[in-house]
Formats: sequence, structure tokens, C-alpha cells
Amino acid sequence: MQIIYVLNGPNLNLLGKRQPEIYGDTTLNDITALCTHACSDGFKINMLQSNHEGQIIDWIHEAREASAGIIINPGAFTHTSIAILDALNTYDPPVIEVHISQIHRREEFRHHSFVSHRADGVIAGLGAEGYVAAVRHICSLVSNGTP
Ligand code: CA2
Repeated sequence: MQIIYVLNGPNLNLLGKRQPEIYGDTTLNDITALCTHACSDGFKINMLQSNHEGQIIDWIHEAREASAGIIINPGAFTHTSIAILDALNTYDPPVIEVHISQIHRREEFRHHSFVSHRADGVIAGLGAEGYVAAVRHICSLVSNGTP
């Protein structure tokens, strides 16, 4: 079984519970179910969330051991964390960065992403559907060698 790590950063445990006007009403559990459903045969999701930068880095290191790809929504660490970028730069399989909101239409400080320097693809503004698109993309990349 090929494992896709889906890493979620700070405050994303509150999805669907606060600020639905920005982040929608889909919870992280709902997103887990959507991603699981979107997986092709032979793939499975390892859905993880942490409010701690070091924990996310440890999971990236763990993913280096055996995984098909990483989907990461680093939350606010997107805009601050060279450490997460450095960890992703040690990882060879596909990396897709996902944002629920359209960060380029929001405050200026959300326009720059350190993680985008490594990401093979970036999805922003599609809500929970962005995760589904990322899962499908990694499954087809790994299965066929093409998106
Ligand atoms: O749009 C995204 O997915 C973000 O990565 C979400 C981060 C934000 O800092 C980024 O700029 C864009 C914030 C996650 C906070 O999640 C919440 C969810 C529900 C209620 C409150 C916060």
C-alpha cells in the first residue's frame, strides 16, 4: 500500500467550527473522508494535524522513510517557516501545497509562501476540494508517471 501524508498546520483542527465565511463548514474529519474516497486502489491517506512546527517537521522526516507523496497545508507556517521548507527539501516524492482560502486575495502577508519554493503544485481557494484534487494528482502521478 502506498501512503500519502496529508499534513495540516496550526488551527486547522478548528475547520468547520469557526470562521466558516473564510474556511467553509467542512471539518478536518470530513476532509479525511473525502481524501480517503479520492484515493486510487493501492493508496491510503495518513491525515495528520499539529499546532507545533517541530511536529510537522518530524512527520516530514517520517514520510521520507516510506511514502508516495505529501499534501501539506502548513497554515500560518506557510508564511513564516524556513524550517518546514528545509525539511521538504530533503523529501524526493511529489509535494502539493494546499490552501483552503485564496491566499493571494487576502492580506499581503499571506501572499508569500516559503513552502511554494519546494512544492510541485500549489492549490488555493478551492476549499476542501483542493485536498481532493491533490490526492487525485498524486495518485495519477505515482501510478502513471504523468498527471
Ligand atoms: O487558507 C488556508 O488553508 C490557510 O493555510 C489557512 C491558515 C492561514 O494562516 C493561511 O494564510 C491560509 C489558517 C488556518 C486557520 O484555520 C482555521 C480554521 C477554522 C477557524 C479558524 C481558523
